[in-house]
Amino acid sequence: MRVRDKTVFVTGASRGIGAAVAIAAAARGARVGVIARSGNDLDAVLTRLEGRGATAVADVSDASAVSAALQTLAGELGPVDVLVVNAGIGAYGPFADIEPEEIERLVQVNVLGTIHAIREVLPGMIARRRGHIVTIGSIAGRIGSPFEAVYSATKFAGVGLTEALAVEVEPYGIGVSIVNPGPVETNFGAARGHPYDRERPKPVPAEDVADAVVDAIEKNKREVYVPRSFGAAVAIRHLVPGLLRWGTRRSFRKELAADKATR
Ligand code: NJP
Repeated sequence: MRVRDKTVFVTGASRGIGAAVAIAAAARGARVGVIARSGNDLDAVLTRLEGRGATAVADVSDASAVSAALQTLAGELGPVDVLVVNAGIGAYGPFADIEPEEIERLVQVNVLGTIHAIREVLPGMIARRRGHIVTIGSIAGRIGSPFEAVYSATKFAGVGLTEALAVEVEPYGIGVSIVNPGPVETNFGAARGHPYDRERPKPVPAEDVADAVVDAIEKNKREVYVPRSFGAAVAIRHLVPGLLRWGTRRSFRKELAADKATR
């Protein structure tokens, strides 16, 4: 499905990857609806949508708020052709120290927020016999990421969700993609209270992820990694899991030692 002249709704589009996706889709001729909690930031993104956009404020963990926001956007721009479910939060630190409230918030935003948004748009897409859904996953949703265990779990959930859904909705002409980035130059690290501080892998610009999202929609790609080299690491995980565990232990040896020194 080409995005030109289509309606594309993006959650978590007040900044970062979501804003970049919205801007990229608008630049290719889409009408773009953007959702997030920060109305002022959404208004700033709206000015970059080539005059073909609309905003709606919602917390994606609130099913009725997401439903109302998606309906508002459909009222302004027309029925949704493409939903990009991007809103997400991280959490960094040893699993032994994470508080129940933070666990629940991660699941509410990353898992339930994704499911609520898709559930809201899917019946209409099925009735219209067209549509495309993209979720923004993570390499941490394919390879368990130490010190991000709960975040990883929420992103692994997205893999199962999209894998199952893709087969269910294909008969209705609906595509499903998951785009799995590695580190990206956004506020994600700051928002979780732990900026990305590893030398490798190097963060990529949010625009690279946005281009991958548009490409996944237009070429109906099931799963995409940004950068693509992460795909090879995932293949190793499945083919030689022991090697992957060894490599991950080695890569996190400083963090593992620092954690052990505190207990
Ligand atoms: O993060 P950030 P990214 N309800 O913090 C919104 C994944 N990812 O763009 O509500 C509604 O700059 C928030 O808006 P606001 C990651 O897991 C990233 O990097 O106004 N919206 C903002 O627009 C996530 O799924 C990296 O605060 C909510 C946006 O989400 C996606 O990429 C690596 C919300 C977050 O912008 C976008 O993250 C990776 C809520 N409850 C996967 N909570 C990376 N950056 O390194 C947040 O593998 N938002």
